[in-house]
Amino acid sequence: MPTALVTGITGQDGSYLAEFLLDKGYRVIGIVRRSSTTPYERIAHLIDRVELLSADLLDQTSLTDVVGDTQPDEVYNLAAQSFVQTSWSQPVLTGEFTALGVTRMLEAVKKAAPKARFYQASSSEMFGKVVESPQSETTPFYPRSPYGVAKVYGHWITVNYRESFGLYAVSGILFNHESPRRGLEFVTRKVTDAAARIKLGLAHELRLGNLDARRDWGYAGDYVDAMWRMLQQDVPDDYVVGTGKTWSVRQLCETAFACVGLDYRDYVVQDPRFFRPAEVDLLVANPAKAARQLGWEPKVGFAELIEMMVRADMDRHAPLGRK
Ligand code: NDP
Ligand code: GDR
Repeated sequence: MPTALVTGITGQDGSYLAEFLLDKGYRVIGIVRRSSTTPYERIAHLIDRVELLSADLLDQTSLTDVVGDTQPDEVYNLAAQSFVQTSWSQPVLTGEFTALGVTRMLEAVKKAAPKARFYQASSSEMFGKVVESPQSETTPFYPRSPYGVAKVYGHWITVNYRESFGLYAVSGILFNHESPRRGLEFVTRKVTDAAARIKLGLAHELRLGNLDARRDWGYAGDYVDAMWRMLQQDVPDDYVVGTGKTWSVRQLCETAFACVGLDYRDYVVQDPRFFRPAEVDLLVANPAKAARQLGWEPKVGFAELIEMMVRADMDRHAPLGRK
């Protein structure tokens, strides 16, 4: 039975990846950071099937000990401060978690389990103010937020440890991926949750920032499969993962509100609080290499994804809403 070690197991991707690996027969070990509460909401249904160990991306000793003690075959580094907006108000913390945290994980692997295969959760935010469209593995980076800058560091330190020390280390450059388990502050979930609450009479408006930003949105359940495939190749390499299609925040609103029979224009209000100091206007992936070499392609399309999220939010809020 192969062993996988997952940082960020309590996050959106960690929960889907844990399910995916358990289904494949892996022993799954998750790293969790110490907290005064234990709200493992996304993995509550898996809690008897995964092992959770305490460590923190800020603490080298804890990481090296967990890697040494568990001797994983595969390490998935998903933990990060992952919200772009927060990276402007907490830029140093974002750098510590999202940039230097990667070096700490790589050091832990190099010292304690150098044969382990390492996956780094890189991001389309590295392309930022895009210099070409669609974006592929060869597109130059131009990050537009402290988060994006930190992810560029994480990407290159992963490449560097592969080239310097011969680690099997890969960087997956994933475009936005969503699900009913997406954090409520990210725009897709903010919109689907609001559409459900408005429909049920629990809210009357939705305040958003830039409605013209465009993203390549896919389904998180599909994307964890791509992560795993990257670690099964003979030669470690980096891959772009996305759908190749792009949608505006406005189209997202239209689609989500239509799912509950409403017109978003009656409820959405633009609010300067949600505009960003520097915006990423357009992202769209060229996932040809992942299709060719990994045999990966997305299964869930945009409309199906948004409907899945709206339905889940309707079910969650229904007990509190008007009959
Ligand atoms: P989430 O924000 O849902 O999850 C982040 C995870 O990181 C949580 O489990 C969190 O733990 C953990 N974490 C944060 N800080 C630390 C720390 N100091 N020590 C240990 N654990 C920590 O993110 P996603 O699941 O959406 O994303 C997973 C990864 O993929 C992230 O690195 C993200 O930047 C990257 N990414 C995501 C994309 C997306 O569209 N979702 C696209 C491209 C990249 P806790 O529960 O304690 O907060
Ligand atoms: P992003 O996701 O920044 O792409 O990062 P997010 O959903 O936060 O924003 C997407 C776009 O929507 C615009 N927007 C708003 N965004 C939020 N959150 N709230 C609003 O009210 C709002 N109004 C408009 C934003 O300006 C932006 O253009 C996500 C994260 O998961 C990262 O960790 C990951 O690396 C990238 O996706 C790929």
